[in-house]
Amino acid sequence: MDAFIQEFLEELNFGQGAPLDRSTVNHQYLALARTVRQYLMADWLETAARRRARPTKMVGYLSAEYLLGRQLVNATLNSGLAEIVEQATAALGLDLAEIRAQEVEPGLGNGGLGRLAACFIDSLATMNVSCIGYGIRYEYGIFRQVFTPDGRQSEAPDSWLALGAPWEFPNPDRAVLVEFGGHVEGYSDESGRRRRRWVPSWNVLGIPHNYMVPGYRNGVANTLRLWGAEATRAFDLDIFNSGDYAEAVRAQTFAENISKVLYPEDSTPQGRELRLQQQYFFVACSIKDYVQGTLPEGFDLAKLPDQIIFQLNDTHPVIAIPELMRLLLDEHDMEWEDAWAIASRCFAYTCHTLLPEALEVWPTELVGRLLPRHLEIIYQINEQFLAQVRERFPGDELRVRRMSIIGEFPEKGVRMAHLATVAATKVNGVAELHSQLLRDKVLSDFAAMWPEKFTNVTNGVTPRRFIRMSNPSLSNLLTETIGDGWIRDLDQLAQLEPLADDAAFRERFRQAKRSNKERLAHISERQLGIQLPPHHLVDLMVKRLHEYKRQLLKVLHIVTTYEGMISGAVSPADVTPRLAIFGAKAAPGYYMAKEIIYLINRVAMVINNDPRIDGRLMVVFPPNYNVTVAQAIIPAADLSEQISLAGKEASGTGNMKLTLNGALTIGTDDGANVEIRKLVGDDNFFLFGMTEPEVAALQAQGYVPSAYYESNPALKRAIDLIASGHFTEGNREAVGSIVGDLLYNDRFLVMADYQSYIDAQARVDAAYADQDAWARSAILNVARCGFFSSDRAMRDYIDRIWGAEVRR
Ligand code: NBG
Repeated sequence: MDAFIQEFLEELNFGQGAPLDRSTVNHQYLALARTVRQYLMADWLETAARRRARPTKMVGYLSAEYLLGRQLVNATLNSGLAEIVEQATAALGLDLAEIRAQEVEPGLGNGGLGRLAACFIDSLATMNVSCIGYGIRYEYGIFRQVFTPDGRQSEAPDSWLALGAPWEFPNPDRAVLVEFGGHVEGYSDESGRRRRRWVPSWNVLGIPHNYMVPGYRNGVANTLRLWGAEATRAFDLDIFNSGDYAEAVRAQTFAENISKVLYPEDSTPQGRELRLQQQYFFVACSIKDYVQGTLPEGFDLAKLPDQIIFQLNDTHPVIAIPELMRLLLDEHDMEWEDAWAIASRCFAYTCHTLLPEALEVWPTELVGRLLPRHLEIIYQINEQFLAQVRERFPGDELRVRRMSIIGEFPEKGVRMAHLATVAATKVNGVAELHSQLLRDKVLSDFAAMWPEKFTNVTNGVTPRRFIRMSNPSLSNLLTETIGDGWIRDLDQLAQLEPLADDAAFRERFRQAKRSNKERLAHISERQLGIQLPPHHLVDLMVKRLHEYKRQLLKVLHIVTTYEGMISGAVSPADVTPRLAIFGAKAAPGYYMAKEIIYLINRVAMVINNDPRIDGRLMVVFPPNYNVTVAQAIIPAADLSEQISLAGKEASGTGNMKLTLNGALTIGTDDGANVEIRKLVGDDNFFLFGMTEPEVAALQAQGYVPSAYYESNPALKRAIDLIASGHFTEGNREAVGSIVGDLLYNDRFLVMADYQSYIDAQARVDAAYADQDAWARSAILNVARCGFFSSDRAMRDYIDRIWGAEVRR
């Protein structure tokens, strides 16, 4: 410990230039982070050296998003320094909690897809699998959400780098040049062969910023490499000298926009263009980095598929396919067949959605303007692919049109999911149901052609961050009871099964939940000034705000309960005390999602201040839901809301985090809920709602949402109360679009599932009344869900997609 204190003080004094008694919390945080990272550095260097000495096949995880969460605690835990750090800071009289809270998490993702990528790289490091994560170093991550006094979402920039970035290692001397625009020309090479040549018109530099990805106490640290864009020419000195400063730096500003913000609003054509630039920028950097920077000199590229598999995280990195082809054809002089034989074995594709509008289609006009050579290559891939389709299904031109990589409607565009499916060795969905729907519906033509390409890997979450780090009271109980093997082998949770029938264990389990609620109450009071009731059922709905996820259904349940109490139909004393907590950001351009946020906030304001309900119901919506907030709230939850319309949620991963933290699920038969229910059993899960085939049948027959309003008095009263302006100071217009949509559109069948949901909530209330039985169910949920570790997901990727060579 003395050595650690010494090192910390050196970082503080000589690194930050601050004596202890004059140092700010930020100085302390930066110094502590740098001290801890020194300890990981040896692992990082050794891991790299070991892999160079004995190379195996590597995973290149290509993802436009990584939602990493805070690094300091993760680093101390994985390096085994946690205790020393506690003792050292205490000895110096420093407030460790305050120092930790100083860290701004890198919010380089929107939601589940980005968080999944972070869980996966954690697992691969812990399993000592050779992996490099590639992505974008956005200068501004997902916006910081604030609520106006009125209850509306407003967005502030997330300047996560402003106070220093102690975890990153920029490497400007390994910058990569990325080119855009221009045209393509034909020429004959020395041997007289006709060739194509791209003559780009502008370029940027990609600067790698490396992050360590430490495994859990195993001496391994993998790398996450995020690319930042920089102008190739800083500014024009002549123009600068003539006095036009803005014009002098214009090129620089333009180039650097590429990595400026995560997913800029893409409803404007400029926004969309920037997004495609981002996608190409980071995959071009990554592939060059690997092929020209990582492979040994003189490497025979025909063997590339034995050395690397690039996993495409959704369609965002799919432009990597024509980029690798271009590299092989134009820069390595290969013939088409040879290049394709390589490129068609280097990629695998994961699809994360079922919403058709979420499958990217890039207008050919845009691709041609930005990446003309790539568009040519895409056309050629398509030509050869469609020839294969015609051979296989002669005379079926409709099928050819459906399957084409180029879509014609509403405008001519490149269907990135089709391109990915054609080139990938494997295509996977992220839960059983989702993979089945991919095969049977979204990509059914492709599954008919290549059934063996399609597979499933159900998502998982890392137990290190989501149990060990964020739920110390449960972690300690687990470790005291079954040892600490569960941290690396979550199947060991099964040993808890018999303890569900042990009254003493149940009491300790409940105590852990109580202390998590107290911790949450403490944080809420300190950070939001909101006092939480200590013993209410904590009913949690945290996820991106989207209509298909149906936050509105949850609102209708809350309003129904409230309406029952204020109308006198139900006595508050008969209502299970509940604390409903929401966490959700709405995409800045998504109107309806923002209206729903507004409604939730209004409902909270009114209910929380209505004396008639005697505090039995409280609604809290902390702003800016992110990984840090998730880690604080999830351990305190009793009930997990997973209420998407069946057939719409690809998997969900919050559902897994909540189950593993001892919450019971109320959910539809959707995504990974299906598998959770199978594992925990019907008695320990509150199922409701239509199944996917029932949804399809109802929609086919013609869905009339207002009919439910007419025939269900409780639903009518809830909607009328909202429509009356009760929650909006009498303003009916403010809720008009939500009410109108529910009655006359209701794309995600909220109205149709309402009664079934209310009934299931009544079963929740009844079950919660028996606290001991509830604890038993919660323990069984934990005991039976070891399957949802991201370590298991990684084993499945290895077995079904990447091949065992990545393992050591
Ligand atoms: C999300 C799905 C979730 C799924 C995660 C991770 C996106 C675009 N998709 O259901 O909505 O769990 O991906 O696979 O974030």
